[in-house]
Amino acid sequence: MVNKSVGESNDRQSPVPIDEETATPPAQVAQLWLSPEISEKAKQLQQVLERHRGDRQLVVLQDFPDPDAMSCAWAYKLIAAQYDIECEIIYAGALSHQENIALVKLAGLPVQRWPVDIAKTKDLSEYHGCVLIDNQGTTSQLTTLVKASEIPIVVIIDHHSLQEELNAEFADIRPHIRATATILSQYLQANLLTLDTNNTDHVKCATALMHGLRADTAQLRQAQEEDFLAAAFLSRYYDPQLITSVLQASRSKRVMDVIERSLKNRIVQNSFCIAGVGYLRYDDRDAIPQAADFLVTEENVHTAVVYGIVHDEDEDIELVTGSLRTNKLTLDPDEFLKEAFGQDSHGRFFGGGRSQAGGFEIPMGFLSGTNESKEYAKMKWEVFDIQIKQKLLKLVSPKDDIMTAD
Ligand SMILES: [Mn+2]
Repeated sequence: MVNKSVGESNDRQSPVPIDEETATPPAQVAQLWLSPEISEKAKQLQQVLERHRGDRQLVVLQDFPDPDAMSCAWAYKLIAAQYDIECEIIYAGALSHQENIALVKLAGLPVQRWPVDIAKTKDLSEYHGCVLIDNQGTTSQLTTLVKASEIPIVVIIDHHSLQEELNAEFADIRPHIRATATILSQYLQANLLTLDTNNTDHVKCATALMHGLRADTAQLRQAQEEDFLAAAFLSRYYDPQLITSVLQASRSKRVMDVIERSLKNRIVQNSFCIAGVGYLRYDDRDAIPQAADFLVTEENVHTAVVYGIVHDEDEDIELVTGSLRTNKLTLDPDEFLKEAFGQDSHGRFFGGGRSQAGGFEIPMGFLSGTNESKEYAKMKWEVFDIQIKQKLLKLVSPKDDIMTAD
């Protein structure tokens, strides 16, 4: 046990300027606990990286990457760079949430968008290995391409429940951990990369990890011991000001308008709040989950579902997309959405989820695109609006049969 004096432990928070010469370097303030199993796991990863020295790797993220995924991919890239491994961090979908865009911009997070059409034109044989972080390949459209080009999966680091067995050279999948950022922070703590507060990349990456960890644990409310320990470790290197800037990223006017429409259009039935918001642009897609996040905060509401028609002007594609948020612990969003909307002719479900959140996408088929007149667009929206409400209300209040006037 290190016996610290009171003065010492207060040093870091003291408003009195610290004497540079005598100040204790942050990393030595106290040794944070790390289990032998985790140290062993870190050592294994080190050996794998050593074996792949000089390789080029693709780090594949889910289509709509979140802060947990992006920060962890960056930490991995920095660790791997010490072994002359060059990593490309890629995702196929879009960054839509203003906080995620702010994080990428402000921290200079090195992620690249590779839509499937573009990815198809790349020579993937240049890459020696694929790395999956915060996913197991099931949430990325790029997985099929990677598999087809026979790039071996070298590393998987994730906290979702185990999906199909992927035979990676190194796998660390721990579903009881609340954020992948906790796992990467443990690797950093095990010295896979020695963080240095004078290195801006290190500070920004630690900040991104802290943001990712907080985002995946509802601002630490759902964090458990290991997550808190990881946050304590990161607290020595991160930049609180940068996190504040990311969190203050303002919503665009269009996003505010969507939230306004969701408020106006909402109906509340048996503590379910349901709101259709009409048309919105592809870039504003994330306004839907944000509106759901907001509606679920209303008194006597435990679950909110918000949906709209997302319009991609370049491609002239339309898609019904929706989000569910719930505070009701006994409601399984995955089950609920699968039951409400069923599946398409190929057996693919229109929606699914994880704990407390879910989403759905319904292709509009023949009715998609080109709205000649306002009248027509309005009519089309009304049809989808009524259809979705019917399906949801059937589950919400099965006996009332409110909308089903058949
Ligand atoms: Mn995650």
